[in-house]
Parts: sequence; structure tokens; C-alpha cells
Amino acid sequence: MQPFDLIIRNANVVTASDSFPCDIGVRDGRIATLALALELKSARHEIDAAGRTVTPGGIDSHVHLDQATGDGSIMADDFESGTRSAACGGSTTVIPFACQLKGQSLRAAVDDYQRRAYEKALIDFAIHLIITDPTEDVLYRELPELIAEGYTSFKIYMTYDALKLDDRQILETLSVARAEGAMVMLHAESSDCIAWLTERLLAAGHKAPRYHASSRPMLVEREATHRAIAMAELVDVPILIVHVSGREAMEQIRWAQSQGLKVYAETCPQYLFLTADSLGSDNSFDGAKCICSPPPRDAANQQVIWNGLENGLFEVFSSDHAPFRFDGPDGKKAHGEDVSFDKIANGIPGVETRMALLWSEGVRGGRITPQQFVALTSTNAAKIYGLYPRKGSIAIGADADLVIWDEGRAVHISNEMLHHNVDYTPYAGMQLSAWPAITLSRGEVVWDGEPRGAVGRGQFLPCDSPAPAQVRRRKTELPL
Ligand code: DUC
Ligand code: ZN
Ligand code: ZN
Repeated sequence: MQPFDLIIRNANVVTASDSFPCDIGVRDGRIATLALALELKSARHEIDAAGRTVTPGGIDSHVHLDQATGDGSIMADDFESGTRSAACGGSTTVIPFACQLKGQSLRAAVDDYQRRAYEKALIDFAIHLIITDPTEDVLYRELPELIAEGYTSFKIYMTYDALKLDDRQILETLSVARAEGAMVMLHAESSDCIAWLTERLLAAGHKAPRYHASSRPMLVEREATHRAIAMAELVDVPILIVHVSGREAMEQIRWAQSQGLKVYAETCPQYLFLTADSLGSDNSFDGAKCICSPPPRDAANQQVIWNGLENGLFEVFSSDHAPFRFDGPDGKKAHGEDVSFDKIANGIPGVETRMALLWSEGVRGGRITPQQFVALTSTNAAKIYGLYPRKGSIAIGADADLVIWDEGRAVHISNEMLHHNVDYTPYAGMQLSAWPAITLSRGEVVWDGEPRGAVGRGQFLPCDSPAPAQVRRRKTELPL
């Protein structure tokens, strides 16, 4: 019997803490050995990674796949196309959202979502919950049961009528997270401010896509971020602020962190590589391609986001892949082209470009270290969402989820090279200097220039209660 199913030879392994040359022996989908030289051993398959960097497979911990929208639009990617696209871009785990509809039980939302995932995913996946209707039964029976079953993170919206919770509901939901050891993700934008601004913009005849950015200025994100932090402090529970777009929200987060509060933060490629100008400078509908919330800001905020990736303010770099086609009746044009900005589906694709954008422009661009790249794209998400150490590292016993990088060649991003089911990419035309050469999921090649891996091979990952969600004991206890 051969000792390994696969040996990757001559790898330059990078983890969140180290970088070292070694051979990687894989058995039964897991890393069985890391050794300086496995020359004497053989395996059924071998890959020579000489001269190549090998990182843990990416964990894209914020993606939307086959999620009901309720506004007439339909997401372009299901678990098949979405996870294929993820794998081709170097991600080996995705965490999408089971979204509770108002009036629906949380259990029904999860069951429905598991059916959508069933037999489709090409790579492994966990599932976050979105809580939109926190009834007594949801909070005190369903949620604790689901957390115990491995759904240990959930998202709360502070905006969108169909999704948002009011402050009282948020407090109540946070206190359940505290009791059950779950990680809460907050979408921090101030609903009433946005509604008021939108009404004024529309009354003035400003309905083109670019006014989406005017309706959600940085102030509305700053205010909601502040309020989210204050509520988390009151309840004494860790939180993670998702898709942070720039300086003012970051200042709130930095303040909280400096007070010893466990406030984690995520940012996304759109806040590094797009600006409000990407939503158009005239009244054309083309800018709808870049409508997402919070909206991309300006060059100064892009730089501040880079600083936050470099100095540790951000724990997680995810795509927030929210795939809507530009043409056709289901996506950005679901209500026609003459529609006002507030009726256009929110979200942009990015699951396949996330890793290469950050490796090329972040690591090769000299802004972050390779170790920081691994922490931001994989290891920290594994820890924050309870998947570590099975996922998120290159270590003996971990799943053999790996990326072997192709560096130094010019990669011109076009939608044709991508594998999502969206008809555009916001990053078309960008010139990168790296792309994953090979992606391995549990030791199996799922990308080597061609998508590989059978539909349905992806496994559901029940998550542990994450250590970062544990409460830090305070001096004065509230009666919680
Ligand atoms: N929030 C998300 O998390 N994703 C897409 C759009 C949005 O508003
Ligand atoms: Zn959001
Ligand atoms: Zn999202």
C-alpha cells in the first residue's frame, strides 16, 4: 500500500504565521505529513510545486448563493455555479446564508436552504443564518437548537425593510448569541437616514444608479456602526461588522477595539478596487453593475482600507459575492432600465476574483505580507466561524485544502475567464500578476486551469461555537 494518496513536492508553504519549504503528504483528504523531503516515499499522485507558493484554500465567509431576494430579482449563482467559481478562484470553503423570511420559522429557512445546497456544491460549505423575525420561539427554541447543530453564526441587518431588525430586537438577539456562544455579523447602515435621503433624491429627479452612493453616504454607515458597537457593549457580546467600506466606520471599530471590546471587522474587494465613480458619472444604467451596499467610496477610503488590512483592524477579507446578471429579466434589470436606483438589486459578483486580487495587489504589490494574506482570506475566518483547525491552515490533520499559486504572469481579468453565472465582472480590464494554478479540496484537484471535481462532492460543515465569540468577562455584570 502506498503511504500517501498525493504528495505535493517542493512547496513553499505559507501559513498565517510562517513560511517554510516542505513536501506535503495527503492521505484520505487530510494532510498526513509535512516533511522536508519525502523522496523515498511514493504516492498514487504527485504534484511538483517547485518554485511555487502554496497557501491554505480560501474560506470565503460571506457569499450569497441561491438566496431568495423577495424583490423580483433572482440570484444568478446556485451552489453548483457558485462553488465552481469559488474553486477556480482558490477558495475551498464558502459560507453563504440561509435567510429567514419574515413570518417564516428559522428551521424552515435552514431546511429549504439545505435542499438548495444538497447534491450541488463542489466544495465544502458551512451556513450562516439571517434572522429577520426574532419571535420568542425563534430566539429561545429554534436558534439555540440550530446553534447546537452547527449553525453558529448569524447576520442581523440594520437596513432593508424586508430584513432589518429594530434596536430592541437587535438587543434581544444579541443576548441570545451571548448565551449560546454564537458569532453575530452586523450589516451596519442606518435605515431611516437612507430612506429619508432616498426620498429627497428621488423627489429631485435623481434616480440614476450613481445616486445609490449619495443615498448611503459614509455617515449612515458610521452611525449604524457606532450603534451596533454600543448595543454589543451593553449586552457584552462579541460582534463582527461586515463589509466595512471606509474610514469613518473604521474609526468606530478602532475605538471599540482600543476599549477592549471584541469587535471584529470584515472588508471586501469592492472597497479596495472600486469607487463611487464605478456607479457611473452620467445617468446611464451601466453603473448598476456596481450597486452594492455599502457603496464603494473614494480613493482616500481605499487607502484607509488597505491600511486596516495591513495594521490588523480587519480580521476577514471576503467577497460578499451577491450575483445578479446585468442583462435579462432576473437581475439588475428585473424592473427595467428606467427604474430608480433604490429598485435595483444590491450586490456584485466576486467569489472567483477575491483571492487573486488580494495576492496580486496586496502581497505582490508590497502592501501586506503573505502571512497576512493567509490570515485574512482563510485562517481568521476559520477561527471566527468555528471551522478551525479542520479548515484554514496547512497543518497535520487539517483538510488538504490548498492553493498552488502561479505568479509573475500577466492575468487580464475578463468575464469570459470566470466560471460564475453572471454576465459581467466589476473587475474587467484589471491587470493582475497572479492566479491560482491548482486548487485542491480535501486532496482532490478542483481547478488546474479547468474546473474539476464532481458536482455534489462538497460537504456541509457544522461549525463549533467559535472561540472569538466567547464573552470577555467584565468588571461590572449587567443582569443578563
Ligand atoms: N448586503 C450584503 O451583505 N450583501 C449584498 C448586499 C447587501 O446589502
Ligand atoms: Zn450586508
Ligand atoms: Zn452580503
